[in-house]
Amino acid sequence: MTAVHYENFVNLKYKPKEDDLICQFRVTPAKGYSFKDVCSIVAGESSVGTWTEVSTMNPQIGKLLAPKVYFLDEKNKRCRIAYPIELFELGNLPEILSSVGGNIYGMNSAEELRWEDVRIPEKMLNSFKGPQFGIEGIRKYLGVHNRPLVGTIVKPKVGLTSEEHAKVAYDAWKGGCDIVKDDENLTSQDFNKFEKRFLLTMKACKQAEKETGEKKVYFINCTAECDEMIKRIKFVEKNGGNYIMLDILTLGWSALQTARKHTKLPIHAHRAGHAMVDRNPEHGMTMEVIAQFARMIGVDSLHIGTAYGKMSGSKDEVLHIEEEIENKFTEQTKKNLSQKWFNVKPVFGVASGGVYPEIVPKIIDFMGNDVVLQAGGGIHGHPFGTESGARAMRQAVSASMKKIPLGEYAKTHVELEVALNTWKK
Ligand code: CAP
Ligand code: MG
Repeated sequence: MTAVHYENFVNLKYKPKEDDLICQFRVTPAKGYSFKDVCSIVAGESSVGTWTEVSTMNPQIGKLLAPKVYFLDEKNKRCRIAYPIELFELGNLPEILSSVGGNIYGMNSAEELRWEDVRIPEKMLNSFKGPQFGIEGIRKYLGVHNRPLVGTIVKPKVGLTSEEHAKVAYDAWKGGCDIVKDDENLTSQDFNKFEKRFLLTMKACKQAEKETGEKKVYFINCTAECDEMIKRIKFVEKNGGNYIMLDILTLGWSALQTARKHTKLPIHAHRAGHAMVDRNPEHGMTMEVIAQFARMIGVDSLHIGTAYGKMSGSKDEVLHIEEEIENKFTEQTKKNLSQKWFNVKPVFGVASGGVYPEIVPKIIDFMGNDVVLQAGGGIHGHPFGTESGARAMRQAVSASMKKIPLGEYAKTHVELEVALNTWKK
């Protein structure tokens, strides 16, 4: 019998192969366990091992499928594990996560465990679809090439009738928004049914396009049980929709893969619920890992935070997520693994949550031009109403593009001036 149990997975001489899936964890051992042993246990339980040697194990399994802990940094509680690709069913993210993001989180031997980063091999990337449109495709559809996109979330989150919703959307588009989106908790409630909302809001979209001469998109929230989600996506496609929105984490990875397989439209990914798994810095998984999987499956835009708004998330974190979803390549550092994206298209990072005109230049400054600036309260809270709120956001973007201080630009742009005074504090 080959000894393939918890203690045998550390091999510091191992050089990872191109095809290996590499995962980086921060490991906090429970009392009575050594760091090295717990790293080995993590590798074992997430692959072929269990708590004891088993008589059913054969040498081939150990040879072909056992992962290797090839890097240990006890001071920073960090380890890197290389998993042979044969361990996984390609194209099946739930299976991959049942291995690497599964039992290991509940083991007595690890007090806390944080999946920090992942390097996905080309073969695995190729078994998923990746974004259909990506940044370039979305820019091409909208005809907007050299400024950030401006979007809004219809507010209040829920409670408006379909007619009221469509009117708010129209005002936002008219004022200059490129994008109007539903909120994460609006789907098809009795006060605002999906089909009716979609038809009325698309009519408003066409009207606003005609009047402004600009292309506009509507992210309609198709989040629902899988069959119903597909029904809604098909309804949107059949009736002239141009974008769908999904709450990718509450929906689940499997449903996201299904949606990607069945739709011809770009997918906007809302990340509601991410903080349940990524907020504790010592446990769970990072938003970077979530974002990499979302790109691999194939969303076209994804919420990544703002660093300045109402949601948690540091500048470093937001920038690293942005790199993971927008770049072709990310470098290996002491803290992170490298990632080559080969032909997988870049995803638009969306800055949302407490965005308003005054913070626009700061966000553009650190996130660059390839960003969607999305403001809900920061548009509908404008004292002159939604249309003026949207105008103020576009003015803030124009000022930033021209490198004119907002206060200066506001002297000749009343909507911006009022917005700046309103949210001074
Ligand atoms: C923004 C938003 C988004 C948040 C979520 C909201 O509205 O629609 O859900 O952006 O956070 O309801 O809060 P406001 P994140 O503009 O009114 O804040 O983008 O970090 O996932
Ligand atoms: Mg929201």
